[in-house]
Amino acid sequence: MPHSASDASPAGATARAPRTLRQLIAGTWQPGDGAEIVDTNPARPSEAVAVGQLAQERDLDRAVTAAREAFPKWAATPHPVRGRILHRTADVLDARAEQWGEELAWEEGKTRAEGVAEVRRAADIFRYYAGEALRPVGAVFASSRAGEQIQVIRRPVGVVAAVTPFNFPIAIPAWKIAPALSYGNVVVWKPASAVPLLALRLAEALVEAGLPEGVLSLLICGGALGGRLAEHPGVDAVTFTGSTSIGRGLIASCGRLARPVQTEMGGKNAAVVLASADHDLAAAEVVAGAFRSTGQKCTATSRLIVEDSVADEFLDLLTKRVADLRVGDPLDERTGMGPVVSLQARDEIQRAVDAGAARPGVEILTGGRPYDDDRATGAFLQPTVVELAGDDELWREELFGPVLAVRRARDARHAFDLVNESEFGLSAAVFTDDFRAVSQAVDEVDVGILHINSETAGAEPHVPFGGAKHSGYGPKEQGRAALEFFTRTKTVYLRASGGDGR
Ligand code: UN1
Repeated sequence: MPHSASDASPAGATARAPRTLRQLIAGTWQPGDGAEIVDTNPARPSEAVAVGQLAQERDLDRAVTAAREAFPKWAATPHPVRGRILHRTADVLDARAEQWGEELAWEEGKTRAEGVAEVRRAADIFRYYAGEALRPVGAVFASSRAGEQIQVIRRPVGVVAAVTPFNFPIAIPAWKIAPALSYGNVVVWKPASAVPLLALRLAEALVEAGLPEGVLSLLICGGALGGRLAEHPGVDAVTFTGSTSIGRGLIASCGRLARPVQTEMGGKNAAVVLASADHDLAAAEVVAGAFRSTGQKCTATSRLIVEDSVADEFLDLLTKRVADLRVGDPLDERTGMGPVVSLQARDEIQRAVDAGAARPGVEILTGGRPYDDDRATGAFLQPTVVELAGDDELWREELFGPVLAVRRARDARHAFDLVNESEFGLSAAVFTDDFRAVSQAVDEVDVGILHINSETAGAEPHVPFGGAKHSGYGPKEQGRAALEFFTRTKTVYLRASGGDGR
């Protein structure tokens, strides 16, 4: 099949013609059967990044049928051979990192540097899962009978539906698709409709690396068809990252179908700055955690808890740094923070900040106002820090944008209680050099990922990723944890005939 589904890239950053979107179904690149889609640049929403046609029900059926047909052969392909394809995918991603990272920034709104780093991260993830072919994937146990051993082997689950969010257009798909394929599954993938171009790029990389037909299908479509994909009778398991409301809907529908599902959902992640912290380090990390990717990470720092005795001093340092962030076009190398993903997201977040500012006990320390310069036409928001006197919606609800809510705590105990005061439990950060406080945090902070003296975001490919409480459901992602979701065990009692003396 042809390797490339889209137009050649422009020679320079200035020549940006919209790219052409294609679906990848049953091994062929084709337009969808549905309505036209125009993918726009959040920094300049009148500018088209890519255009194409959405997938429809018929496309979905064809993709799932092709996946079912491709599954037995792919599952029977030796793991090292599958691994080589993943390795080559990583090489393609590395080779295109600059170009595709720039497209990522253009399409999604994070800075160019973050975009390039994300494509490289996707390459690292593919390389890790290529290496799974060389690691043990089962276990051998003793049997109570002579002449017998018990093997616990792992088999792929089958056709996996992957539904991925806009905020990491290539890294999150990589950490679902790479383990799925490595362990012998086939995938039908519905990326967020805000970032179809980067989805296309990842699919191109896999095809260029030699992925056989039907092993991955890409459906660029709306949410309703994504829901039908998850419920399709030809699908065996569903992996999802995105909003809490959609994730819960999928948990319910998969529960009805008795279908394995893994969801990674919201966060309201807290950073705690204790009196003993290195303030410069803490301020730099909190700014990174709260405002990189314009705060649009499920792992972003959206709550800050500062020990009372140092709060004035620390907040002064922090708000100065935040006010110094340069907000603008993500493709401008000097930009520190780009827009949020859409005008709709911008308006919803601004409304929540405005409503909060009108409540007693809510004080905006920096930011909080709409732009009235040339950024007003883009999806830009000011990086915002809001201090709260007590509990408030801004303390509880995930805004998914550049808004940091602050409260003061009497001491470490009080601070950790405030961290745990959330329905979510994805990640947390504690800044201190007090060993007692560190061990207390390790024991008591109820999250899936805890950082000591580093920001709340970030995930290395070889360790488990996922949250506690309502942040996630089902087995964790990444590292060897991915085996739990993307394979099932088969316990084999293995005896040579004539064993056990009978
Ligand atoms: C990171 O912190 O680098 O949707 C990754 C999200 C998370 C990924 C976070 N699943 O933001």
